[in-house]
Formats: sequence, C-alpha cells, structure tokens
Amino acid sequence: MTTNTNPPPVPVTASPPAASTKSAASIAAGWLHTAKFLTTAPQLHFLPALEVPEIAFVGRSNAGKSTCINTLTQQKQLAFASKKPGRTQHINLFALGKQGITDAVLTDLPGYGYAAVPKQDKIRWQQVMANYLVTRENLKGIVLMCDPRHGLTELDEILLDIIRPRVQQGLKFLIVLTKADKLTRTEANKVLSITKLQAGGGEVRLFSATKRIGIDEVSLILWDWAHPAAQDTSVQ
Ligand SMILES: Nc1nc2c(ncn2[C@@H]2O[C@H](COP(=O)(O)OP(=O)(O)OP(=O)(O)O)[C@@H](O)[C@H]2O)c(=O)[nH]1
Ligand SMILES: [Mg+2]
Repeated sequence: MTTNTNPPPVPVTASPPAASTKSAASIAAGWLHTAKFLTTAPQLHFLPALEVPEIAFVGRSNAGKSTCINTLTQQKQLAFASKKPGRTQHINLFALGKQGITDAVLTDLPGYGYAAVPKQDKIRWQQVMANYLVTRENLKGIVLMCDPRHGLTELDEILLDIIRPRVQQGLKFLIVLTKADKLTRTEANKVLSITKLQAGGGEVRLFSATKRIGIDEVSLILWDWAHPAAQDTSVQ
C-alpha cells in the first residue's frame, strides 16, 4: 500500500495567510493612498467608459460612504463628507494605482433615502443608480454602507435585489456596517451575525472611521477585488 505524502491543497482564501496579513494590509493601504480625484458626473452618461475594475460605494444618505473613502485612502478631503445628509450629489470617481498607472477606480455615489429630497428627485436618483449598478460594464465590486443602528432598510433591500443577478455572475459584494463605534461589543456581534444571514453570499465587516475599526480588513478586500491575479499567485 502506498501512502500519499503530498501536502493537502492550499485553500484559496479571500485574504492572504495570517502571518503575512500585516504586510498585505500595508500594501493595500499604500495602494489606496494613491487615490486621486478623476472626474465627477451629474448623470450616468457623463461617466467615462473605463476598462479598469471599478468599486462603488453605495448606501443610505449619511451612512458614511464619503468618510469611509477618505479613511481608506488616508486623505482628509478626497470625498466630501458632511453632517448634513445629501452632501454627495454627483457620481465621483477616484483613480487608484502606483506610479501613476491607474489600475482601479473607486466611485462615491450620492446616498438614497434622504427624507428632505423631493419625491421626483428621489425617484430620478434611484433610476440613475439602478442603471449604474446594472449597466456599468467595468463594475467589479459594490460596497454597501449600512448604519447598523438602522440595519438594512427597504431601499437597501431593493438595491440587493437589483444587483443579485450580477452578484450571481461574479460581481463582488461587501456590506460595511459603519459607525461601529456607536455600538457595544454585544450589539456589534449581534448585528454582524444578522447581517451575514441577509448578505446572500456577500461579505460583511464592522467599520468605524473614528475608532479605526475594520480598516485593514476592508482595505484587503478591495485590494483583492482589484488584483485577483495577484491573489491567485499568493496562494501557490
Ligand atoms: N461616529 C462616527 N461617525 C461617522 C463615521 N463615519 C461617518 N461618520 C459621520 O457621519 C456623517 C455622514 O458621513 P458622510 O461620509 O458624509 O456620509 P455619506 O454616506 O457620504 O452621506 P451622503 O453623501 O449624504 O450620502 C458625518 O457627520 C460623519 O462624520 C464613523 O465611523 N463613526
Ligand atoms: Mg457622501
């Protein structure tokens, strides 16, 4: 009888092995820090067609999308953040890439669900966003920002329904539970488990810009989405 002495196959994981996580996180952080304003568009058809992977930040108004982009890119005012909901009113694109070579784009989208916006504007914006999510060809991943004190709202659920077919075809999807600094540890763990059940195959992470929770983890996920080939070689 022969004994199989081959090592077990290495599982393909979303993140690098634990021992190298620190250096992988600093590579991801260095990459995100290269972010530069690329363009802004009031409507979808003004967006330039791009070939590089695009990662969109979506979610309710005031959820913390712009703050998250500033935190991940370690830049104070790359995206406009504000206490006043409805601060981001255009589609804003930020280019990422070392040595001036763009290898990915982050998109900051206006939030939805802001009560003070007139109904017609709300409907118009929901259509623009739905179109963006369905038709943007280079869209590689979606980060849905959600304030865990409100949980996933009806509009978040509609968004999940819109993107479901693309997620089934390989679109990456992450729910970021923002402002985790406002939760106790018990509340945070509870909302994390509930949201994982709702995420339908997507990933879920806790995040806080103020307490700096989840920054490395989210940075690594975005880096992996934009560099799938590098991820494959890291496990061989
Ligand atoms: N405590 C706490 N506050 C945060 C955090 N992230 C964002 N905020 C605050 O939440 C408010 C809204 O943040 P923005 O980043 O402008 O939110 P947004 O989702 O871009 O909002 P719109 O552009 O209106 O859709 C600001 O007052 C931020 O300072 C966080 O992690 N913790
Ligand atoms: Mg914003």
